[in-house]
Amino acid sequence: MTYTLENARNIFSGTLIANAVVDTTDAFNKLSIDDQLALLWFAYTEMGITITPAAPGVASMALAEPLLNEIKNMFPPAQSQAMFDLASNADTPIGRSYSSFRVNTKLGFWFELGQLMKQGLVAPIPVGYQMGVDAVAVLETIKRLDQGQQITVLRNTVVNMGFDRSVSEDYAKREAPKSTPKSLSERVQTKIEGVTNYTVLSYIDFMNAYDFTPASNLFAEKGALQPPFQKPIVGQQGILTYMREECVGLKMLPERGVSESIEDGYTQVKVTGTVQTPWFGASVGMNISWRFLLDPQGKIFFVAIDLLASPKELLNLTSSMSN
Ligand code: ECH
Repeated sequence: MTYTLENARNIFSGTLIANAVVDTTDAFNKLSIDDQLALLWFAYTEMGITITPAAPGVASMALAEPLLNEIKNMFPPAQSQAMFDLASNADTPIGRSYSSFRVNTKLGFWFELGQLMKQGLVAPIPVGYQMGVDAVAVLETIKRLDQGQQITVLRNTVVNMGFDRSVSEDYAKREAPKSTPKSLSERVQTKIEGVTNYTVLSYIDFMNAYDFTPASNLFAEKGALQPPFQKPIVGQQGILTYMREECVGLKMLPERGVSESIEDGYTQVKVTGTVQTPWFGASVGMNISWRFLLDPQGKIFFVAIDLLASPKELLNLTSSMSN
């Protein structure tokens, strides 16, 4: 069997992923823009999840500052219009700047706008605003999701705003921000029940130390990394840029796994556990799995990271659907 990106994506195909995130994001996108903004406001302020104040530190906010100041200096109706334009993907100068931001900068930008709204410096959602029935239903659905799924829906909405959404997809073509790896004394060696594979353990240890050069070197030259609900990022260079942009501050806590030798010297490894984002710290653990396909040289040919449907899935380590 020759492994390709396409068939690699099917390893451990019995993994149940959090489809509720996709369904809820689709339902959200069908709402009117006013309802979308109001829903995000209610979700963000009423769901009881709070952003760690230190988090915008991971966001390289220097790029967002001029835009935030511009909005702060507008009259309230223009502020509301600017937010409306961002949410409706309008072609405006603000929409274009926003599109050029990295994911964490987009999140930091809205975090700051939310603070300014709370302080009364940016136009709030009008008091007594009544959402339509569909929006009320989407909000109720979001409230019932687990917290890892809730913050993934919020993140999706923010990523989808601005004029040109394709800008952020080209990891291989842009320069990676510098990141500082942890010192050797700060590092801890991960143990995973059932897994002794050196590549997999090294991957987790390098990622937790934000040491992305050796982490990306664990991949085969044309290896691929597939983040939750996204297309795979192919090639070491793109993977390195992606890691430097999006993985600083992540804490990976793998728990258990299985490792199986398959055809032609390849090995497939599935690991389950949780990951914490710097935005919410230890208060939100996202239930995830890593599905690795390692080539005969022990390099990562493919790894998919999936957000799991439920905590029960943390125990599902079977390699196919029928089990
Ligand atoms: C307000 C009203 C107006 C409109 C808007 C508002 C503000 C909203 C705000 C939202 C903030 C949301 C945030 C969400 C953050 C979510 C983070 C997530 C992270 C998941 C990471 C994972 C990592 C997995 C990975 C692993 C690997 O091994 C490889 C890499 C990688 C209210 C003003 C919009 C402020 C901050 C979901 C799963 C494990 C794939 C990364």
